[in-house]
Amino acid sequence: MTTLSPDVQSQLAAQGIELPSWAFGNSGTRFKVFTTPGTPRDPFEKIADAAEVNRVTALAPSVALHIPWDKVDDYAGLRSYAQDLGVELGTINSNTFQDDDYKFGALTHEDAAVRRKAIDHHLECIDIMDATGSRDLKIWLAEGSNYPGQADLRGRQDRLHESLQEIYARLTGEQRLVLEYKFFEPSFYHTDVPDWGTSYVQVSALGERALVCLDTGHHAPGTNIEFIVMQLLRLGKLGSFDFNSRFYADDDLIVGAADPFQLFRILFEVIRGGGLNNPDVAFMLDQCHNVEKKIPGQIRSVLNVQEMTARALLVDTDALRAAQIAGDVLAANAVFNDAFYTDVRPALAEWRESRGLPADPMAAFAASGYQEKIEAERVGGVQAGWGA
Ligand code: LRH
Ligand code: MN
Ligand code: MN
Repeated sequence: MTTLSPDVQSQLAAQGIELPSWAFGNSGTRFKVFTTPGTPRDPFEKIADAAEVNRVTALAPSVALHIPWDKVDDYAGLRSYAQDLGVELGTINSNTFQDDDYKFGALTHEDAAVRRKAIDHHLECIDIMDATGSRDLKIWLAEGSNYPGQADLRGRQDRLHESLQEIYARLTGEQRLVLEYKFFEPSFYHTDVPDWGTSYVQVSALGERALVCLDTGHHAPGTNIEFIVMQLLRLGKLGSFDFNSRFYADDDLIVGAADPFQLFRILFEVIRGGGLNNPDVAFMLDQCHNVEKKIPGQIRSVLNVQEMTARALLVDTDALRAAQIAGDVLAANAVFNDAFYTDVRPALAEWRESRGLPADPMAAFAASGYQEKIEAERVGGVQAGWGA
């Protein structure tokens, strides 16, 4: 059995992955949302479910909120509720994609009144951050156009800069702004923040506490995502990850499910660039569980990240460098792949047990009775969904 060195163990022990509150709500496609029994009815129940993931894995110490989906009257109360369950409230995600006023843009809109409304929403999100103790404001913008000629591409970049400047100016202390890019959807011709370069240009114009968020599902097929990870780390501008996996578009499937090798390659560059367990780089999931159970789906996800981190930590970097310097292409590739093909699951199970955690968190959750309990208890009321 592969053994995990004390150094690898301590790096794994320090790992924390933030869960998205919306992963616990019902979600689906534009064709159908399948509801599941036991789905949370409010933000408190989402946090209770997230805390279960952390309880069996010790890998998920915080939960991201999406506003207004997770709007409550008392954010300080939500924070202490989370803390009582052993988790913190994390990133606050703004939402300017479900309001009729934003049909033709929000922060980029031609109409100053619409921009004002969108900026005010972000200022409200920062008020919430003050109450929840959250560090990061994550902005993903659904803005763009469908037809050539529809929009003034240049003017929209200028307005985006002005709007972001006003939001950025409201941040205090350790608070940060992370700007997420996505190459298409819901717009199909142009998107105002389509790629890491645009996000980088916009955040660089704001200041040090503005960074890029990389969602692994937001690139054209075939994009070398680990190269982007390397470059952003090199520039000191990788603020956070939204992890998920995809076969076709922004599928939001379980991270590591579609392409474990890609996850391994990304984590290798994270480690190489000093991004692992670096507080400046937030690890988050951004996923939806359309057909599988949500809590086990999240447990599987954080375990996948842990497993690929362990494998990436096993790369013999001395041997790799020697082969690279010698120009030994196949030896370098073999060193890299040796780590990827190493089955670390038995070693991870043993290591978890040595820390008082379940060797098999999936089985431990299934045996806990929690799923049956919420299915029995959470009847009536409106189940939370992606967008509620
Ligand atoms: C956009 C996105 C963004 C949103 C989330 C629900 O596709 O990745 O992060 O906030 O989905
Ligand atoms: Mn995302
Ligand atoms: Mn997405």
